[in-house]
Amino acid sequence: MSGGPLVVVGAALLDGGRLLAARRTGPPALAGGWELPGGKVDPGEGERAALVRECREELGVEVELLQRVGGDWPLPPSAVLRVWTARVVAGVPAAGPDHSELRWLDPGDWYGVAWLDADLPVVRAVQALAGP
Ligand code: 9L3
Ligand code: MG
Repeated sequence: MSGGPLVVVGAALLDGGRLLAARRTGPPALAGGWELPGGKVDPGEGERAALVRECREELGVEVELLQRVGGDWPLPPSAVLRVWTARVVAGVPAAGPDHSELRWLDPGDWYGVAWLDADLPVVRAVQALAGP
């Protein structure tokens, strides 16, 4: 038995007022949209551990998680997104198979990409917490 909704975790990677945005390669309904990198929590895995793992797998970096951003952000129809601010502590983010492009958004340009519908309110909350 598994309890509760499917949990997806995402990282708002910050660097001196810049925010990392990642352009998804799939699935078709989401391809081309920009997201905070992350992914599904595996069964039995802690959420924070999952997010560190996802950043390692998707971006090739080690991250330190900083601050939780809000609560459960809806991922229709039946999942939730839980987000932390974070910083890169080792490596340089590079796009792998899940992303066609990465972009560090300068302060003042955080809305210069087409965020996924689910991620846009999260970016606003990150800005309220930690933004330029
Ligand atoms: N999702 C939405 N916004 C995000 C992330 C990391 C994920 N910032 C959605 C896209 C997928 C689902 O969650 O439908 C699972 O994500 P992934 O494991 O395909 O990255
Ligand atoms: Mg992912």
